Amino acid sequence: MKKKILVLLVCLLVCSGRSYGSVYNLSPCEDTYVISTTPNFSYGSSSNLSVNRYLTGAQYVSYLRFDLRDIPASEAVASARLFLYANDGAGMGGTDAYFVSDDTWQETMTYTSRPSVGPAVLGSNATSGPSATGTWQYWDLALTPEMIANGLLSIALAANPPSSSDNRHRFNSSEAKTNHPYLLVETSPVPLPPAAWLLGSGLVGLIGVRRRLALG
Ligand SMILES: [Ca+2]
Repeated sequence: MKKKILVLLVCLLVCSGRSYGSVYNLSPCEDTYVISTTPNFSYGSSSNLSVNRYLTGAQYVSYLRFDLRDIPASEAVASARLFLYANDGAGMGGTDAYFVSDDTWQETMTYTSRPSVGPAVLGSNATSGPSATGTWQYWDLALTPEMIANGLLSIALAANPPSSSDNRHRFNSSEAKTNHPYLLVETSPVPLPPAAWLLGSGLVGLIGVRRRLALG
């Protein structure tokens, strides 16, 4: 009987899936950008991701999607940071990362067929201009569990509106030769439900009682 209880207790702890947090380095499964002035052209195979806003009105918006479904259900996303390698920059202003609720788009899409952006701003990066060229830039993403409930995360990058200058950024895409985009995700263990802890501690107590009885 004692042996059975011990086996049950071990199974409870192991089968509960409780684990320690981990770090995941994820590559985008899709990445592209679209341009308002060439609304029917696809840039999905480009080695760049452009995020521009010109005073003339032309707008460039980049999209990336990440698949988080390899993260075990026993782990919760504690933080997510998007990294992009800047290969050119000019003008003034920064870039905002927006949540995109539509996860069905493909990188062959165009400005005409693009999904809507936001309104939630996930994170911002104020660095721009030539000083950013040749450096890794990042955005800390404020995600909610609802945003990644289906295991997919789509993000759009758009330039902050310019004040008195154009706002232009260019990053390496997945098709670049080196320095590809990635998402660094840190997880934390999902806590055991209170009922499981109660059952576990009850079993430990029961073992203690049986030991005392056996010794007595
Ligand atoms: Ca691409």
